Amino acid sequence: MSGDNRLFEDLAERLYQGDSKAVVALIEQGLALGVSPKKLLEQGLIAGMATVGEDFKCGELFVPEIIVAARAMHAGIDLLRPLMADVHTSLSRTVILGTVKGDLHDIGKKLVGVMMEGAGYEVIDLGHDVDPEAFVDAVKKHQADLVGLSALLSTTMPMMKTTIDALATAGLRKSVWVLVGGAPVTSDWAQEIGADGYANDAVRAVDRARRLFAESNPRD
Ligand code: B1M
Repeated sequence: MSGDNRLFEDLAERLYQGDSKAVVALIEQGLALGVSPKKLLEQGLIAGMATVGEDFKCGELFVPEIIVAARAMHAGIDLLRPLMADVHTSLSRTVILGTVKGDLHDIGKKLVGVMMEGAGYEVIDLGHDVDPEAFVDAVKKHQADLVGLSALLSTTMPMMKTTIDALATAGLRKSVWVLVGGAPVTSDWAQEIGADGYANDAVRAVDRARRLFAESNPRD
């Protein structure tokens, strides 16, 4: 057991350092020793990404370091995903992400996706320039718990409201939370357009999602 703990600590540490090769090697080592993929995911990769998030919040890490750590996390997840049916039980919440229609900026949104995945949520990233109807279809198809909308242009911010309205028209607004973010977006704007939450960076997006998931139902 203490050997497993050591392995999880090493895995989290190597992920923090963005060392993809070591992450893959440690996962292979763990699997060979019979450690469950779910534990490697939760106690190694997700734990490491949580520390990355904390240190980003305190200003000890910056975006480039997050991107490198994210690459290592993806290398680990890619290795684990096909091995485990039970990954899906730990990926207990489904998050649909996208940059709204008319907006091509997607770097920050991708970071949000990485941190959400790092927190253990299943992320369906629809990309950029996403039509409101595509969000609606994805929520239905994946029975999503949360929709994350990103906008980087003041001219595309109104498309967030259009997307929220489309969810409401489709009768989905009571079953899905909506989180908004992006450089020009504010909490006042989020409130004005009827979103459930706002976050100014990827780490806080996870915090906000976690708080929303702790509530019983969207819009109750
Ligand atoms: Co554009 N661009 N751009 N651009 N671009 C900005 C956004 C701009 C501020 C530059 C400027 O003028 N100073 C300006 C917008 C002004 C405004 O409306 N307020 C601008 C403009 C005007 C344009 C064009 C119109 C330029 C033109 O063609 N004349 C054009 C528009 C194209 C379109 O979208 N239709 C355009 C195009 C582009 C590129 C394609 C060249 C490229 C995007 C490439 C890509 O994303 N694949 C680009 C880039 C790179 C930028 C800047 C330089 C950088 C954006 C970025 O990636 N930041 C940007 C200026 C700047 O911000 N310094 C600029 C890094 C990223 C990590 O931060 O995206 O803020 P950010 O994400 C953060 C938070 O905002 C938050 O968390 C992230 C991580 O912590 N967050 C969320 C983001 N989404 C979230 C969602 C959440 C929660 C948090 O919940 C769901």
